[in-house]
Amino acid sequence: MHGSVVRVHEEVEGALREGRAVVALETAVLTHGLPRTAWKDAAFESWLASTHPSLVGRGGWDASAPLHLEVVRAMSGAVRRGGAVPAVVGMLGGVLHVGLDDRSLEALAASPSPAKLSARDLAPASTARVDGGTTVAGTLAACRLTSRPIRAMATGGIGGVHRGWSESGDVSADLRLLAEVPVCLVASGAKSILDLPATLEMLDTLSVPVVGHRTDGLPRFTAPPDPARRLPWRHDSVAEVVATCRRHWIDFRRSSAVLLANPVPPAMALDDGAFEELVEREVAASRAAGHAGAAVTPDLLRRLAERSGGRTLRANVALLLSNASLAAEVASAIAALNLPES
Ligand code: PSU
Ligand code: MN
Repeated sequence: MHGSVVRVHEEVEGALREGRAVVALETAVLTHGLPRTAWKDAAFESWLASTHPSLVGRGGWDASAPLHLEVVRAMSGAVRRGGAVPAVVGMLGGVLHVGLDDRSLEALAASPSPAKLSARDLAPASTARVDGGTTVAGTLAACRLTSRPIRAMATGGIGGVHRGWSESGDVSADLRLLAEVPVCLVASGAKSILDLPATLEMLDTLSVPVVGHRTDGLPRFTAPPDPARRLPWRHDSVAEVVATCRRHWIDFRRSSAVLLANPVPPAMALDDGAFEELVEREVAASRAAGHAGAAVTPDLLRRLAERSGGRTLRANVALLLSNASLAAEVASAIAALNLPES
C-alpha cells in the first residue's frame, strides 16, 4: 500500500476486503492526552470489573503498565470483544500505520518526544521521518487510505471551538475532517475545555449530523450531558444509528461523518458545580503560561487531572473504553449493511 509512506496492517486490510467490521482508534490520546506512568485507581478498577469483565484478569487490564499504553490496549480489546478489528493509527519513523500491532504500539508509547499529528501534519511529519500520535483529524484522514474505507471510529471527546476563539482563532481541525470523511465517530461529545455552544453551532454549519446515544442533552466529555443544551437528534439503538448512517451516506449522498455522542458512564462521571469554575481557572492559567496551538489541549487535560485529584482521568479512561465498545457494535452493524464501496 502506497509504497513505504502508508502501511495498512494485513489484518485490517483483510477484514475490510471481506466486509468485516473495523474500528479506527487515534493515538494522540496516547502520545499527548494521558500520563505515561502507571495508574492505580480502585474505583475505576471495580467499575471495569463490573462493566467489562472480559477486560479484567489474565491478559486484561494491567494497572502496573504505563497508563497511556494500557488505555489503547484496552480500547483495542474492547473493540475485539465487540466483534470488530481495531485499526490503531499512528506514525513511526515517518510511516503512517493503519493498524499498529502491539509491538509497534509499545514503540510509539516509548518514543521520547512524539509529535501530535493533525491532518495538516501527515505529509511534512512523514518527510521528517518522525514518530507521532494522530489526532481525530489525522485519524479520520487515515480512514480513507485503505482499499475500502473504514466506517467507524472511537475517541474520547472531539476537539472543537476553543474558549476565546475570537481572539486566538483556535478551532480544531477535527471539525473540518468530520465534515469531509464518511465515518461514524463515537465520542463523548466535545471536550469540556471548549466553547461547547460554539462547537455545536460549527458542527451545524459543517452539516455533520450529531446524534445523542440515549441522551437528549449534549455529553460534555468527563461531565454528564447538559439537559439544558439539547442535541438535535437522539437514537436509542445501534439499529437506528446505522439506519441514519446508511441514509446519510447512501440515500442522501452526504459525505460527512456522523457524530454519535455517547455520555460518560454515569458511575465514573465528574458531576459537580465546582468543575466549571475549575475549567475556567485552568483555561486562563494555561493561556497565561503561554500555551497556544496544538499545546493547548494536552496542557489543559494535564492540569485538570492534577487539580481534580485524578477524577477527570478516571472519567476519561472510562469513557474511552465505553466509546470503543459502542463503536465496535456500530462497526459490526455497518458491516452487515454491505454498503456499496463509495
Ligand atoms: N479524547 C481524549 N483525549 C485526547 C483527545 C481526545 O479523551 O487527548 C485528543 C484527540 O486526538 C483530539 C485532540 O483530536 O485531543 C484535539 O486536539 P486539538 O484541540 O489540538 O485539535
Ligand atoms: Mn487547536
